[in-house]
Amino acid sequence: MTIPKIVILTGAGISAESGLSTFRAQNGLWEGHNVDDVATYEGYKRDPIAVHRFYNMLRNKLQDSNVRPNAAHYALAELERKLGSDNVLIVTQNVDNLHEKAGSKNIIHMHGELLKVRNEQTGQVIDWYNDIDYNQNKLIRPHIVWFGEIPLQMDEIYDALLHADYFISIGTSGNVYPAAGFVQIANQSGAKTVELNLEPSLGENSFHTKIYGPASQIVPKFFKQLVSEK
Ligand code: BJW
Repeated sequence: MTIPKIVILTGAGISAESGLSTFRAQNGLWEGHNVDDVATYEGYKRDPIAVHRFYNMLRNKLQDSNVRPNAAHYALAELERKLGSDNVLIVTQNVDNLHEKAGSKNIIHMHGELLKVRNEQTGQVIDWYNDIDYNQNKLIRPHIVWFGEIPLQMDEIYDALLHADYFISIGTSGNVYPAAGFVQIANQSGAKTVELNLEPSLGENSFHTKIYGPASQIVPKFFKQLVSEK
């Protein structure tokens, strides 16, 4: 059996059933907040205390005991156990830790991580579970990639896309680049491209296969079938 190389892109939709809001839905994450205020470096410089308040709220929410991985996160961890970490890479746009909690190991957090902070002067990244108090420490910022900043580990991601047999996009609306363009690169590499989402994304026409429904239902089913075919 030849084991396929699988690159999986995940977005907010995979964590929706775990109790974390998506971004662009009605009552989404940014409800009541202007995106330019909380998701750009310029917004942070204008009002760091307000931006920290926003991410402190999200960091607390993520550590709520009710926020747990769902069947879709577990299905991806199971896939990696079956096919091996060399063959399954999760590239997540999510800043939550639900893939890790489900047991996945080979993960790239291209938009950063909520439970980490970065020192603006040294670039050092450290784990962080509590509120950030700007008045106590003016040098640390959330380890989050804001609009206009370069996503993380892009070379590794492009390399994986070039060698992928499958590219599977889960729970993302296809609004945000460069992630929204990964399907084109995977198509050019000859990968089979699959969209698993609640509804068609902006990039739906680029995928060979599309399955729509809640991630907790369609993701385990899809991978069970994929593994049984191999
Ligand atoms: C379910 C479900 C269920 C619901 N089951 N599904 C003009 C044109 C093109 C590009 C640009 C442009 N102007 C600027 C840009 C670039 C910009 C960009 O893309 N802007 C667009 C808005 C146009 N991008 C950037 O600035 C990025 N950097 C960059 O490009 O650098 C240049 C560079 C690139 C590469 C190499 C070198 C240089 C940085 C982007 C940073 C994004 N950061 C954010 C916010 C973090 C802050 C925070 O956490 O508050 O990351 S934006 C936000 O969107 C967050 C997410 O990761 C990201 C993607 O959202 P996602 O995951 O798709 O969520 P939703 O809500 O949109 O969709 C959820 C989906 O789930 C929906 O489809 C639902 O239907 C579905 N769903 N329940 C399954 N149960």
